[in-house]
Amino acid sequence: GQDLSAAMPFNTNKADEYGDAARTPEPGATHQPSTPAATGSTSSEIIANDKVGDGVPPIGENPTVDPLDRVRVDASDRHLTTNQGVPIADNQHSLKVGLRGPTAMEDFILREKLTHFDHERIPERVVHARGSAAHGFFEAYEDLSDITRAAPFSAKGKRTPVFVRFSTVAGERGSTDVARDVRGFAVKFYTEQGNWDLVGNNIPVFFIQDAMKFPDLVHAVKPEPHHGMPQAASAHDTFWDFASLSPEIAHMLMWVMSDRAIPRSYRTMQGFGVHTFRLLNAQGESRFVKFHWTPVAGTHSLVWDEAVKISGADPDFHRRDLWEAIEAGNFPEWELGLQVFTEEQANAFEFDILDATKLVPEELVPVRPVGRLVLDRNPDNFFAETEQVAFCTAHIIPGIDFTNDPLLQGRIHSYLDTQLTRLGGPNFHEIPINAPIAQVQNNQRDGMHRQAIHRGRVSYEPNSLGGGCPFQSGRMGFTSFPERVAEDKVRGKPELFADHYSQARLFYKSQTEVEQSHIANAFRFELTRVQTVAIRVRMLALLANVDADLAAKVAEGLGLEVPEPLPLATDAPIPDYPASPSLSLLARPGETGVRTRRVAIFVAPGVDGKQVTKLYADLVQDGAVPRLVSTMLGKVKSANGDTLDVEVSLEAGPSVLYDGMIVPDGAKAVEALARNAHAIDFVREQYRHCKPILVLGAGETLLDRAMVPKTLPDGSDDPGLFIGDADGFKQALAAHRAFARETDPPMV
Ligand code: HDD
Repeated sequence: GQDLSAAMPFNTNKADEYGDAARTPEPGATHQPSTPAATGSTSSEIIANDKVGDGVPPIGENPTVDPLDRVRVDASDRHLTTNQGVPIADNQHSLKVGLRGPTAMEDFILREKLTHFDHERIPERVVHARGSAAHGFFEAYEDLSDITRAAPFSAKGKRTPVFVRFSTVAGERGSTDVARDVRGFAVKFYTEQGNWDLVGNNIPVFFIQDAMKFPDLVHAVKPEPHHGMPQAASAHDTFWDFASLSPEIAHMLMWVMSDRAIPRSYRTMQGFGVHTFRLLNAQGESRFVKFHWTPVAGTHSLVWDEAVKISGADPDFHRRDLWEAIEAGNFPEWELGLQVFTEEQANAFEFDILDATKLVPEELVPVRPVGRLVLDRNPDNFFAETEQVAFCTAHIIPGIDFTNDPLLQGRIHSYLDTQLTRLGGPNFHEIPINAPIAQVQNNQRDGMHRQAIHRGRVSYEPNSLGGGCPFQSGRMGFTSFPERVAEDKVRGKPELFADHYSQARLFYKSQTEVEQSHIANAFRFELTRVQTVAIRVRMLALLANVDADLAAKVAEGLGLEVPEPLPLATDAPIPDYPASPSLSLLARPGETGVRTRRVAIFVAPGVDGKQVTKLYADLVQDGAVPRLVSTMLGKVKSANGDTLDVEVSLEAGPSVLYDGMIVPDGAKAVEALARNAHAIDFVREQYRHCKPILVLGAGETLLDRAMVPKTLPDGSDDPGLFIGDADGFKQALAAHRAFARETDPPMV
């Protein structure tokens, strides 16, 4: 009969609902029902929190933290309990009839534990299943109320809390981060006018023009249905079969076969809203808009051979990178840019702005920077936040509106619909990560897992019993742009949609030579994996319409001739765009220097310890992430007698996980390293992947042992190889890669 009640803490998270009395109850006190006075809240929606509900969150404050606080659970200093709050005496043994006897049916503790476990998985997203997310804020550079009344843009310096999820498209939840694929870039703005989701990708165009084709596209790219292969890869027959029969895919293929589809980091990729949207100001005037996210760290990608190997070395490569950058205080940042244009301008374009396979060249409509996005907090719980977050293109707010893009129109349906299966019913908006900070009041009721406890007898409108509440906002509320439409009801598409190649060509010719060769190699790889020759041939016929050189290069790689080009779908003249240099990845080197770049410093007994310590400190000073790498973990005695702690073994941290390497001086150390094939492979892969290499003193011999050439084939200096020049190395590290070294096939 020990009385545990004095030692049992009340659930601190209940304070918001039951008042402070629940947090520190008087001895013997019972819970008081919530009153507006006790909680300071008049909300009927318990997820919403009117401390932050109305008005502008103060600069520097993240109001999503408060509502989430209500549901945060921290078990430190707490007893273990059942889900009913009953203290558990023994969590190791089930209740048995005799120590060797059967388990008793009445063991409710065992049964609750197993039952909950049996049901803890939910369906993964039908696409974009694999992803990672973070909290942060959007900060407006200026007041944009002349063009939109959307809340995030209403004042200079205004901050709106956001939750951002990045993802791959095709792979399942547990698949590799570094597959060749589009990346999702989904931003949920928690504004005081409700949630706005900008559900974009890292590529500004899409595979198809009409939502009608989306299930076919996804079925084609996902693992083939009979044997469930391949995972997280487009390099298989069904995808290329579909692609080769869908010429509208041509432009998107150029992007997906480019290095954009293997980003170095989520922090180094652009994001795009893809569709044309509308901005509406308080006067109801409409302008068209395209949304662009540009990473402050620049656009950087992996190389294919590296991406393949990272999939083995660290399939969580992007997830880890995002997490670690935020934990280290290197908050990832993007600038939001808008391309704003009028209906008259749009009518004069050579493409249709409702066609999601077309972009608006920046030369035609410049990108206007309007704010920045900063990710500064990792989620507390992957499932509760990253997995349960529900993005939806239908989540827009006053000041923003859709266009008639037929892909977007279908998306407006699909995202809400899919959550019903994935999150188990119509109340997913009450899951804390999805709940708006704006208060929710309406007459929708009940459904599975309802959280809100609606008061009163009224759940209909119009009503007099509830004083007419909640009431409509009229012009203050969301209003759609009154676009005039007087047309026949038809299935079909506009003529301009049938030009499939001009922008594919624009993209290809805007790439640097290195990027063009990567595109050709990617096609070669993917089509080599395709088993059906007719599909390879059909793809070459499609590429022949994009660029003759590209088609010829890919054909050569496949041992085929370039066939007759596919017939065009339109007789109309095809626009010939001037090259758009901003479409090259190399156009945005970024402003972060060497910050967050990972550098391996090779150590072994006899290494020049003083040099190592200085290099290490210098790199840390510049925000880079150096690691002492050796054959094994443990202590290494340096030449001057100091000991160094090895941080990573060569086996656990292969070359592909580093952006650059240093081999310090110390003849004995270099000798020891040269006898280890992991070390030799490391140098060769750093070289092959065009990464900067610095060798000091005796360190140079490791290059010889690895048979790495010290100059380019034409005898000129290798821009990524430094013998004794630490400053040069740092500059090359900031520039990311020395592509001048690259050959196809690789020499090293
Ligand atoms: Fe989609 C998820 C982006 C076309 C149907 N999509 C999803 C996500 C992103 C995108 C980033 C993951 C959101 C998250 O992190 O939870 N999707 C796009 C873009 C598209 C696009 C940029 C073209 C411009 N999508 C598209 C079409 C349809 C869908 C045409 C259907 C008609 N997308 C879905 C979906 C998903 C989804 C099935 C799966 C999980 C989810 O919605 O929440 O509804």
